[in-house]
Amino acid sequence: MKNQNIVIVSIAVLAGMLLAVWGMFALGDNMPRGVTEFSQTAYDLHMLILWICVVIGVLVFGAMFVSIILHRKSNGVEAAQFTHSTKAEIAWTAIPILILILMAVPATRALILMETSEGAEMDIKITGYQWKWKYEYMDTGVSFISSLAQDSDIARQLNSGIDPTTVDNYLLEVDNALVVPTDTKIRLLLTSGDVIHSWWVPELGWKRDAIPGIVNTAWTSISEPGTYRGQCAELCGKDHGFMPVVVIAKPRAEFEQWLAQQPGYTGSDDVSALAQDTADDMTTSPEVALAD
Ligand SMILES: [Cu+2]
Repeated sequence: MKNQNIVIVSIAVLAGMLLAVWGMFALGDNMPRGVTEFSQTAYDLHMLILWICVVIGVLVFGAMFVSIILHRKSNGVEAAQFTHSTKAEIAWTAIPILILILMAVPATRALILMETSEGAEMDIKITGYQWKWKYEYMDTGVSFISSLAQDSDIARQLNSGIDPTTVDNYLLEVDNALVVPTDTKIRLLLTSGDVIHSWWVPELGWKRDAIPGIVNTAWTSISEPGTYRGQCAELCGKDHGFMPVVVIAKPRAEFEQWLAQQPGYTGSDDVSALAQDTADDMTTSPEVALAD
């Protein structure tokens, strides 16, 4: 009878845990794998930590429920009378420390990967404004403002009479998207012209604050051509919800063609020529980027 109880309780606990995890995935409530090396790293790290947590959860809650149900007083079980155990204290201190160290190794690796923007082939400066983004392709003369697309903007007005579900990419479309080349390491220099904003495209795997007076650095290298959407992720005023980010990644040749057609274009049409400028910029202080 006792063995049967243990089996029933264990199966019930395990089923509950699996149901919770399965439910989470079934709802699609997971982060995207994304389209960059870093987003893949972040996804793998997230899944690794999740499964470590699931195993710990199953063990801890399993032990707890088994103890509560099988060792209950009404079952005739006598409580143990000891009040101190050095062995147990060492174990419950050492094991979590080891687990934390194990988790810190891949997490630190991911952070270092995220921060290493050296070797970037081009620079794009991103400035947040209430409530739009400005993109500058450094050393090419190309820059433009990216604002909420008109159909979303009209539909969002109070009493517009337009059903937002009928608007394509409602609140996630802009007039001028940030166009970038694929398979190119791009350094993004983020700052703000007014309050703190945060530039976020989930498929790239990171978000970075755009802070007035400070230049934050991030980088990306997109492997798949496509359109990637995001939003401002820092509450920045009344229209915070209406300054989306749209990134269009094109093969390098197409990108170079697009760049050369932009108004104000002065630079070389060869992206690799920008690499040298970028390397030169590395020797100057970040404030230079803000000087203009
Ligand atoms: Cu904002």
